[in-house]
Amino acid sequence: MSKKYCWILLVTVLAISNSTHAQQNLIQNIQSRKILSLNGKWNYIVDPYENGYYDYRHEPFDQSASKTGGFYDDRQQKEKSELIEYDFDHSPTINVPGDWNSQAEKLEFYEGTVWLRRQFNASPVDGNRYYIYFGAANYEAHVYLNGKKLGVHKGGFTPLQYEVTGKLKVGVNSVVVKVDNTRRQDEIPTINTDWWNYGGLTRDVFLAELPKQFIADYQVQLAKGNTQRIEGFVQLSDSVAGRKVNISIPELKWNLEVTTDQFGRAPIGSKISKLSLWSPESPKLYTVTVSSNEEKIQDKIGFRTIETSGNNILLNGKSVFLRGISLHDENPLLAGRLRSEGDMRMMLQWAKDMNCNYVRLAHYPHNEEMVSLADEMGLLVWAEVPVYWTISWTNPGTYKNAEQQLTDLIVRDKNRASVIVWSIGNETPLSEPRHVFMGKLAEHARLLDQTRLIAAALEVHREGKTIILNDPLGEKIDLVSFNEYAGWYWGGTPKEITAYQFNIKYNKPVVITEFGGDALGGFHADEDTRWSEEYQEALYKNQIILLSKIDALRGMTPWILTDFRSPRRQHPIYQNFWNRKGLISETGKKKKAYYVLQDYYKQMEAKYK
Ligand code: GCB
Repeated sequence: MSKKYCWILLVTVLAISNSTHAQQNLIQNIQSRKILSLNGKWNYIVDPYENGYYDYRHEPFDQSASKTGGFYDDRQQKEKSELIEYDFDHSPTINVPGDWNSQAEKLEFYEGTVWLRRQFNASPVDGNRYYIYFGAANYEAHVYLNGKKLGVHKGGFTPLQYEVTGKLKVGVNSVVVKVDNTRRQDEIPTINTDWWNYGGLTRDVFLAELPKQFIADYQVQLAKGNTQRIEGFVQLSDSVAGRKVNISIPELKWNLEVTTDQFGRAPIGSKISKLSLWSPESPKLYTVTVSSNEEKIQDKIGFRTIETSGNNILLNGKSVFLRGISLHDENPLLAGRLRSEGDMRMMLQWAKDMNCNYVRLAHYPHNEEMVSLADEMGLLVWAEVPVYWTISWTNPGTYKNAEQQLTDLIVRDKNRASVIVWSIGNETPLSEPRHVFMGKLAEHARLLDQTRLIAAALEVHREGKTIILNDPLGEKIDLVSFNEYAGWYWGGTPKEITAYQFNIKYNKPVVITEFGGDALGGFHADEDTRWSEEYQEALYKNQIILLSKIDALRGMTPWILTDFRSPRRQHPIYQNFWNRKGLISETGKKKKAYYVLQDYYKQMEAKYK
């Protein structure tokens, strides 16, 4: 596809996705503007019958201007005879960011609607623009400011932002969010997953102040396979032609002036030399400034290339082995989603201590701060959308939702050097409708980003002692990645699995997305005893022998760094609602298998030096 055609198509795609979605495309690096944090204590009301949303005829209050009763009005009793059946001021509080399940015992298993309210003072300046931003709300969020609806957002792991220019009051404002984490068949993810369905406002919330015409988006990255050329664009908030925009890297005395076209967009394409390339061994980040007439913003950006060539993955032109581990966005030590930089650093440091150069942030977009930390700490990243297991493949709304979540992920993280793979899903069962759905997602990802690898965690099947990978989706993606549970779900005990062979249809780098087995930390027995650390240790040793039979093996992310909570895991002695496949236990103790992987990665590090 020619670059020009690609660009016109991209503008059209973004415009269409914009019009079908209540929020605009995400503003790039909005954190670096002037912001007022809305984190902290929010009052909340648990509303299983959605009493604050529907009247007694089950009609939404917010569909008719004459209806009162919606909790978003945040009313206080003024007359003593007045009937109001809710009261945020006297309702309990919850920490934001933070899921509700881990903050109130009675909400541990709760799935449904919770209303959250925060009051804040504002003094809006005429001529400036204001956006309210939520890092994530799981799953469906209806957002109101001072009783007026701003919009609805679906998807629990990507940011939401709404323009509130002209809607802010001088003085006290009230923001109310109805968050509903009910699982539904047609959503992304669907009804069935293997993780805790943490509801709530799980990431940062803030109000951002921007100039009238602001820098809406930018991409500053190396061109595919070229370590001496920067490509990308700067997009202004308005479609104005002829505006000058400057991009500079002061440390390199590199400076570029570009001009916007009729879409308010200025393409970037320029030679660069003397760059120290980003890599896990040397995660060099440069301060990059992007400035227009009205604004100057800064980002920290690393520069590297990533490609495949035959069976190899080339990072900055050199073959790499991805020494990885999978992770959930969950803190094993302190219930709930990762809430602070400290939590995130702890997880990534555990991976680094195991000699990892790579993490799989499964099975949904993790916090953007996590990705920035990976940039800083030198870990390559596989980023994923929650197209997980059995999605409603034929529902057009479901597809649109998946595509929007993928768009938001790519728009959000496209300047992060650590991210080398966009994953479009996990263990999706073969069928024609699924193939159409996943094929479209793969094409969409490639249209949005031609510089990274596109992948998915596929499934294998077996004939006798042969493990076969021939999923037709393999044609459309760059890596052969699959989950393979020999020694746990099939294939006998760990010592029996080395009898298997592989038959892989594609001549591409193989990066195993999952293998593993449960071990209860501290439970010791012989290596044939399920749930023991010795069983898991033997499984890792033999998996490494088995996988080493694949010539094209270029990496792996075993399942998983730490034990994590899951309602599907019910054994009363060994699980208690924990998936025990972690190499680190719920108390932070390393299990025996941790050291097996650590050792293997040390060898692979030496081999690929
Ligand atoms: C898988 C899934 C992962 C599960 C894991 C397991 O294949 O991708 O989400 O948690 O297996 O433990 O069964």
